[in-house]
Amino acid sequence: MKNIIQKSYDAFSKKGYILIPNFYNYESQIQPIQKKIARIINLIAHKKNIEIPYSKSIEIIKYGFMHLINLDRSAGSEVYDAIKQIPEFLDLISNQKNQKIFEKLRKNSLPGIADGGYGIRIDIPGEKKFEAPWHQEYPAQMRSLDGIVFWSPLVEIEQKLGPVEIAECSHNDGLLKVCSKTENGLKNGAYSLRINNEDGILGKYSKVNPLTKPGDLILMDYLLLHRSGKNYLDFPRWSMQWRMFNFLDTTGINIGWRNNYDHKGLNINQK
Ligand SMILES: O=C(O)CCC(=O)C(=O)O
Ligand SMILES: [Fe+2]
Repeated sequence: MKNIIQKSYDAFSKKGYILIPNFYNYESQIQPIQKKIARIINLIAHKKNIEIPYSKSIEIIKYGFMHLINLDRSAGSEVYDAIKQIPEFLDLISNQKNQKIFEKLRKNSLPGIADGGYGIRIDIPGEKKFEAPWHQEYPAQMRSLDGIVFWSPLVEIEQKLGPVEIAECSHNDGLLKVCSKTENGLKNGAYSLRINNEDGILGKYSKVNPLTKPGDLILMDYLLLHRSGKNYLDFPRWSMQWRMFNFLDTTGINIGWRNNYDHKGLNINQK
């Protein structure tokens, strides 16, 4: 019988993603991040003379945050920028387990963490501006063609909260051509990249949207097509993501493991 690691490797190679339940310890690795986020929400609310009528961290994250942004939307952006600097979040990203799983899925690799390629999404119900359309990660993040997205929720992601949508096996098509569409200036940066012949390509694959809870981890191949789910509930869809790449990948070596946003002139359609 195959062991779990071999099964994960096979599933990841075939489908382009895997979900690992309870990869992180909720009490020691996830809850400390939730608690710090709640403290930062309170700090920003206090600065704005807004009182958050909740006391538990999870309530502050879910409903206190909504209360805050309903009174002052700019406070939400301040929270977003601040929380990616929480040491417990950076600790999670740098955890040895991440490197080990990368090395298991990408044999003979030398993993790196994409600088600036990490953050905590706060998908607010009804807001479309930061929704990611169907995309492969490489043109958005670069560093190396051989990379993996790490995606882990901070709240339970039920169907109506909009689990990340995945086109199973789509990584097998290789790197797809993209163009930049600004859609009346609504979307910019990586959010404006659209796959050429998106409908035709997506029609070939079945879609899945895995349900997850805090502590779970979804890993996605850099060439897998995926997009944001839609949040139909009354609190934000909180989720963490970061990217790891392979220093040994030839494409990465050729581009100096850079990305096209910080280093203009790199061609996102070129390997
Ligand atoms: O969960 C989402 O909204 C999209 C996430 C995504 O595209 C990513 O983590 O690379
Ligand atoms: Fe992505």
